[in-house]
Amino acid sequence: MSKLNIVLFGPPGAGKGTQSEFLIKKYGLVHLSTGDLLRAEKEAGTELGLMAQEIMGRGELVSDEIVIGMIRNKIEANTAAKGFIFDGFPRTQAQAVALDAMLNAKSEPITAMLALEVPEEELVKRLLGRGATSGRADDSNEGVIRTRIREYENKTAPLKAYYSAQGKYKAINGVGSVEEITGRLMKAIG
Ligand code: B4P
Repeated sequence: MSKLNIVLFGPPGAGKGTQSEFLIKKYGLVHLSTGDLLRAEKEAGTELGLMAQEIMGRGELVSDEIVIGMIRNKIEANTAAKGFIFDGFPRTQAQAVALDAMLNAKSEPITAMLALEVPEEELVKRLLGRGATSGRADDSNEGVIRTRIREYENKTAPLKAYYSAQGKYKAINGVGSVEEITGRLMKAIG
């Protein structure tokens, strides 16, 4: 059976991490979140984590080389997986091209790119809300949140055209209850 490889796409605060939790259980997929991987490096106090902490604290994107390397290691460590949910990756054209090369080499291409759409003011409200309880530095400052949204618009949103050209892009309304949005995603996966 072919593997289910989903790119869960959307601006910061769109619900990628939240929805991934439900989809990995439902479809038995391995969850690969570059945000979580970078935060784990930070917690472990590695050199990479310290460098990433500074960049993430400004709301900017970490270098392609670093995140591509992290994803490559995880794909190679999970060869028996039924498939993957890529959460927060790819975020640039270079990352998307690298991911396609890795998966196509194994004849396990991306199945679909599901893009959660949420208006900017709702994103800011959600992220400030999380910042108030999680202590995540990049969620606690409105200026940093807006920088993340601008980074998304400039470097990440163009990937809609990249996946659209492959017939894999599907827009999903990301406003509503968590359950409603899970339902929309499941319908899109089919
Ligand atoms: P991430 O960890 O990917 O952070 P995110 O996009 O802000 O989170 P996410 O979108 O998963 O949060 P969710 O909506 O679920 O990235 C952090 C940083 O890491 C980046 O800024 C960058 O520096 C770096 N980075 C990561 N990947 C990279 C890459 N590939 N390349 C370069 N740099 C990279 O949740 C947000 C909030 O909304 C939560 O509080 C949640 O409870 C709430 N929420 C969710 N669904 C909701 C709903 N339906 N209604 C109301 N609230 C909802």
